[in-house]
Amino acid sequence: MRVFKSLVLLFLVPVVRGSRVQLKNGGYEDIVIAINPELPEDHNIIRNIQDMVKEASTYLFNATKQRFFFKAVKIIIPLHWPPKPEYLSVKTESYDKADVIVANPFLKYGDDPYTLQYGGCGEKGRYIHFTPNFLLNDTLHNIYGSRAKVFVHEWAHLRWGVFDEYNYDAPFYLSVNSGKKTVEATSCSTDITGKYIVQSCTGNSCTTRECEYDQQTKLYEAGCKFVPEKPQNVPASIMYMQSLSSVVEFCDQSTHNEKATNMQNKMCNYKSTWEVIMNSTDFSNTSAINSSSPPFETSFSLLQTKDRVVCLVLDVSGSMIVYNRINRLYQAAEIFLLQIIEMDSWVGIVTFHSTAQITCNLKQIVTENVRHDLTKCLPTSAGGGTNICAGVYKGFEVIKQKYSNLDGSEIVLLTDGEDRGMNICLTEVKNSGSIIHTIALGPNAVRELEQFSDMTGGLKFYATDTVDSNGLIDTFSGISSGSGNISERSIQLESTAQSVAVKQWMNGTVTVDSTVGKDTFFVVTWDRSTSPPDILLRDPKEKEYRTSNFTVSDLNLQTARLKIAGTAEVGGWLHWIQNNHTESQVISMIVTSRPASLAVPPVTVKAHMNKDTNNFSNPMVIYAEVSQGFLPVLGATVMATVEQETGSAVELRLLDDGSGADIMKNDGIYSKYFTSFKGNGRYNLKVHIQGRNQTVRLGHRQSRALYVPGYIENGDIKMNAPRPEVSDDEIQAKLGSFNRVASGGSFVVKNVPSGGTTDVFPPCKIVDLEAQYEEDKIHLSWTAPGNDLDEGQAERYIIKMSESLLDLRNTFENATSVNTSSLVPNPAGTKESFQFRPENFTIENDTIIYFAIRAVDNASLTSEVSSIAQVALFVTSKECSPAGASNDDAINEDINVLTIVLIVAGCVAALLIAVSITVCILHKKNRRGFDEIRM
Ligand SMILES: [Ca+2]
Ligand SMILES: [Ca+2]
Repeated sequence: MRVFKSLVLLFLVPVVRGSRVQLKNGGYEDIVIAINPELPEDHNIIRNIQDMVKEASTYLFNATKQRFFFKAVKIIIPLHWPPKPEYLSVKTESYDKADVIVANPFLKYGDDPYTLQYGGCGEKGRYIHFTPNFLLNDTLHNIYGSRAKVFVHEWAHLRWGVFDEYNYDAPFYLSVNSGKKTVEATSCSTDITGKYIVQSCTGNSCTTRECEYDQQTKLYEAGCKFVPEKPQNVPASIMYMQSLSSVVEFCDQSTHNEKATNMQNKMCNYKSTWEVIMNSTDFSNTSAINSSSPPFETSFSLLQTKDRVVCLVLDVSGSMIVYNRINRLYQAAEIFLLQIIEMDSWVGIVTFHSTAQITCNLKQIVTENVRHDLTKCLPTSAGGGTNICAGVYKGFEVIKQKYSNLDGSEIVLLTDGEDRGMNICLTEVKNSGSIIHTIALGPNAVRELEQFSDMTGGLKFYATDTVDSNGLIDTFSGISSGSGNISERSIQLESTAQSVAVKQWMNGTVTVDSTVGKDTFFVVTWDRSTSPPDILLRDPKEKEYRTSNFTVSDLNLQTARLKIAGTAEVGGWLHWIQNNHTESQVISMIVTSRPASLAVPPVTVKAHMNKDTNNFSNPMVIYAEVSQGFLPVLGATVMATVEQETGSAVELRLLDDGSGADIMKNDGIYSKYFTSFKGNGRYNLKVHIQGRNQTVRLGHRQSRALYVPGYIENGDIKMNAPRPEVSDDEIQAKLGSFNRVASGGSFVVKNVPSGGTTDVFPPCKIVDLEAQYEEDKIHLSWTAPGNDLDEGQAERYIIKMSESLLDLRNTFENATSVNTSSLVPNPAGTKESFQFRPENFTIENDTIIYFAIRAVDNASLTSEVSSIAQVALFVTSKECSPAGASNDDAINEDINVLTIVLIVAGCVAALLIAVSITVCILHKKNRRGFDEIRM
């Protein structure tokens, strides 16, 4: 049980990815709202952001019972907007780390505000996305309500990890109240009044009518919408319909609707949003404020982005000679300078051992020649001690040659060594205004190095000395600009390495897709011979490139580089590389490119762990976010490699199937638990993504603010324009095959017992249990968990049923058991199905039976109670007329107490819908009233 508890706790630990928001005395400070660099100057955007947040502060304060408000916000202004005296310079803030972004939607997909959220219940989201139109167009008030209310709705997703209480995919559900069945809108609370309306439009003329029941699903017909009365007295809930003016609260324990088929219930164990908020560390770290309004009005600072300024601060101490580190550093930094860093950036280079030296003053990259000049400043020899602070100070000095302060600048700090003196510059680094990205190389890099990144919002990387993992190269490739200016960004298509025996070949194919192709480089590295291996590269039009077409620089004899002129051909590029050296050596192939056009956003990948530091025996989660613009890319094959300090690596396939660690199916977030902790120390993450033409497509974002279909006012139905939808065909045509590689940075693991571990991981919670009724049996289906979360194979299942959803959640053990002796778990990820006839179960009236499942592994560790599935069972009524019912509806002799009869004709046939099923049910003991139904 301890493990179970620690799992629960894990989900409440905030995951800070980039966000630097602070909470002091109930006031949120350092909230960053960034305007996308593509947007033209428009001061109404800034003004409306300010109005929105100020108003939202009061709304938040009241909704949280005088506890939280928005105290201080920073707004990031794009570089190209004309400067103004009131604009300050960004410091460590950036577009990529912003809490809220303002950016155009991709494919004019609409203005639904949403929060990118893919952690569990109570975990922080990544960012809120508002479109400029949402911020500028006041007519959208009719659809979403005031912007302030929408902001609070999204803030609750982002900050407290609560979920939506509506569900576009399951807008209705069956309920039984006092023995009578009803159809309810998926909502919270259930007290909001309105009508069920279906709208049909021909051209510009639309008509409305009340919805009819669908005789098959027993719910409302397709296209039916719940349209609320505009005047309401109901105060909840913000996570359902924030647009109603009466709605000023979150649903709490007393108003929560645990039966609604929504994400809040599924993810948060049928608890109300307010209960989840009360469980947050924000809540426990604050107390209610004795005031009727927020104690401070929100303050704003306007920060403008500036040109990218980067100083490489590179360790050349004596230990850099071992494992060929100094040469590998050259290879990796050369790729950074020639292929990764964006045009117009400023770059300087510093090396350090016991003292530090400037090897290149700041140069602006305005031509390819500047890039080559910079590579001449890279170190090629090493010796002496390690003084990290000396290196950092010298880096600051280089930046100050051009700028009066360090605000918004970046240092890329690489070291492989111990340095006891690191503490002396910690405070200075923290207050510098510079972002420090750290690269730890090899097993002895100083343990405190990552503090620099943590304090300044920099990236953290770790590379082992295992050459065939390409670690150092991937690290440098991961340091692209955080400005949000995607059109200049370098994108890594391939990074692979292997040990190749004498005269043997390394072969492969890299797909160049239509979203990239500018500045495409093919780089081959090797680690032993002084001359290149034999290279043959063939483009999709069969044009061939050979070793002689590649450039081998005089300085670095173990890298051959080919830049494709113009835009690289779209399609598969085949390569064959032969090791012509006298002994085996590691050969690698790295391919980078940039977006082909400003008009089409490239497919991009972001990979990361759910946290940076982990205490055993908490599990971790690996995420890869694959998207084009803001739309998720579905159907890709995503492989993650996690490498430990010893160089041993684990490869895992991440899935977007809505099971295990993956909370949502088809949202372009591919997830997997990671539990293979082989020791303490640093680990690094890298992902390989492959999309095949036939399978990949784009999808939609979740966690949006509800688009209200319309309102009823004084009996009049006033519908809003239908919500814009992009057809699948329209978005499908944009994607072909593609390859991507991304580094997911590094993380640190602690408290792994030495000498191996016993089993501490139970199977993961099953979150996709579904129930159906077919051929007088209950059919359950779900995705198999594993022995350790979503890995391996569980030993058995426990399935329970109850007429009370909350009893099943709260006292699973006491609920009626389903005999599962014949049920043997399959390996994790397999779709399981199980059928049975419910026995020993008495039903007096119309009712709904709920089901839940737990899995047990071979160490008797038990998963949490699953999400709960339901089957609606109805006593035959007038509506379910027996006329024409067949005599052949034979009952099975096994059934003792309960008999389920499927009335076939002239009656409502039992059919499944997404979450529930209706059957006509007859209780044997009470047969008299149902004599006409022949058993
Ligand atoms: Ca997913
Ligand atoms: Ca286990």
